[in-house]
Amino acid sequence: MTIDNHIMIQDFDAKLTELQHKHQQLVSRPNQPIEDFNGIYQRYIYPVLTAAHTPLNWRYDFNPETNPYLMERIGVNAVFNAGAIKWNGRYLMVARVEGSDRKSFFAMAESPNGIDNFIFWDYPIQMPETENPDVNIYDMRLTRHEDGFIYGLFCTERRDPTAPAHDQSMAIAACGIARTLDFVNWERLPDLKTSSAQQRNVVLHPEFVNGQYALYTRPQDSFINAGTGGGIGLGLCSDITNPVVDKEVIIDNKNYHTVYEAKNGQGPAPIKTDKGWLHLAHGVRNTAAGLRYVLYMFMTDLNDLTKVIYKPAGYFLAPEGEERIGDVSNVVFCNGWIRDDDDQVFVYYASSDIRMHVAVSSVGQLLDYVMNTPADELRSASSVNAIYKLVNSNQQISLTVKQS
Ligand code: M1P
Repeated sequence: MTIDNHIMIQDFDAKLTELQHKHQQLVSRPNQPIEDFNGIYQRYIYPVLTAAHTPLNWRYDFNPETNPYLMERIGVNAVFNAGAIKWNGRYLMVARVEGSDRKSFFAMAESPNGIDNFIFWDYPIQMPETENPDVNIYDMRLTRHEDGFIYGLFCTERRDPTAPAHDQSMAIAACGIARTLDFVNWERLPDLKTSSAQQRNVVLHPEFVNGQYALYTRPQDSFINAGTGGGIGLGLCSDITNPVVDKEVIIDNKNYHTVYEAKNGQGPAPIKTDKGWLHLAHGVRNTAAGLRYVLYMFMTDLNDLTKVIYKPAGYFLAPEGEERIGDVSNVVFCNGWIRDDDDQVFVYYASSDIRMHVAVSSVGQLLDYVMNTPADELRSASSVNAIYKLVNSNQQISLTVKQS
């Protein structure tokens, strides 16, 4: 070995040690609640997963002979839109990892407490394919179904076969379905067939309905715009190994002058409570600065999944601070939440298509929020009336307190 080589290898070792140290510090950093609290949920200071959390050995060649400059060989651009589940006492996310080549894939990360110390498993998921290979896969919703399997429903995107050569962005979004018992081995089932041209944000309901699988859908005419489709639909399918939904009933539609005016989509699988099914969804409206994505909630009837029985006005969670900035700015998106044994609820949401965060609430708080927040009466005057009602009732309370 020449002296130059020796120095280079020493330098390489020092750089690698530094890189590993910084990575370890990042992934083990304790998270803390932010100071502000709205009574509904608690946000946390640090994102729970980012591109920088991905393992160094997915990105760097550690061999000084083949990578003397210790270059990053495979870039990761973002980690977002993760499904979530509690499994064997650990808090698991199945994250959408997007490479610098724009391809998304899935990777498991786990934490002992749900709010920090999320560590990726050694390898990303090798998702089996159908006879029609996926170009891009993303946004998996996990459902522990009463049939015994854990299902992952996700978007599979392929180039539109009718696209002319000059148009390299026309795409078709469809629902891919896979199931697993261990999150390592996945059985891929055929893609969902519906009467809609495209589908995204499809989610499997955890229970059978009339002996059939029930799926929340989001029919859409084209890749970006919901068009004449849109709204959160519900459809039944008798055989998940040959998944066909013949009829979709729209249970929660787009609506003029709301936060879900342009389109919406079911978030994670709903949570069952004794009052009804709690749903978290995203709503999209258009602005001069582009699309704005926020999260909203509603509740459906325990005996009739198509019946929305409560729906608070406006958004549940909207992008704040650094959450507003990213590859697709002004976006929050959620496709994973975990209801813990003590009824705490961990809401895993992504901001601006770049990073993952957690907000912690409870079934009690979410029920109170959904059942007691005034509904959207769809006009400014009604919003003012709702404030009058609250102020008047608060004045009564102040009077009572003064008199006692
Ligand atoms: O860029 C924001 C989101 O856009 C899409 O959601 P939707 O189909 O509701 O418009 C998805 O591509 C999602 O991944 C992305 O976060």
